[in-house]
Amino acid sequence: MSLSPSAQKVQDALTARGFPLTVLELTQSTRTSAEAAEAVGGTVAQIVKSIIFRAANTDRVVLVLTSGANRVNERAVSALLGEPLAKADADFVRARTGFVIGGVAPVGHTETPATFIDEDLLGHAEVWAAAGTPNALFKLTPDQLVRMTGGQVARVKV
Ligand code: 5CA
Repeated sequence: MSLSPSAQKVQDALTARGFPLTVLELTQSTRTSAEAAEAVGGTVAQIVKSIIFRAANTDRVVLVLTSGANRVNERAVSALLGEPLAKADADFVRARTGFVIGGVAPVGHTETPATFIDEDLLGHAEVWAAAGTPNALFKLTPDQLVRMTGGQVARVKV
C-alpha cells in the first residue's frame, strides 16, 4: 500500500535517519490520542502527542512530545526554553511544521524545532507517534524517540 505524501515524508525521514520503523496509514482516524490508542490496541498513555508552540521572543517553533495521558505545563516548557510561549494556531502549525494538526510527527518537519520530551513516555516499552496525517502512526521505543529528535527529556506535564 502506498502512503499519502505527508506520511511518506515521515517514512523517508525515519529511513534517512537510519531507523528501521514502518509508518502505518489506517482507514480509521488517529486524530486524537484516544482514537490513536483504540486504533493500535494500546493505552492513551502510550500515544505521543506532538504539541506545537511558538517561542514568543525568537519566533522559533517549539515541539513538546507528551504522553497522551498528560497535559503540557506551558510554564515548565517556557522555563526550559528560556522565553515565553505563544499559542500556535492551525495556520502556524501547517506553515512551520509542514503538517496538519492531528498529524504532526516527531520528525520530518520543515524546520528543526526546539524539542522537549515528556519523561513519562520513557516508562513505556513502546509508544506510538503520529506520522504526518490524522490517519498515520508509527511504533517506536522511547529511546528511539529521544535519539531521532535530539529532544530534551524533562518534566513537562501539569
Ligand atoms: N494523531 C494524534 C495522536 S498521535 C495527534 O496528533 N494528537 S496530538 O495531540 O498530537 O494533536 C492534536 C493537538 O493539536 C491537540 O492536543 C492540541 O494541542 C492541538 N490543537 C488542536 N486544535 C488546535 C488548534 N485549533 N490550534 C492549535 N492547536 C490545536
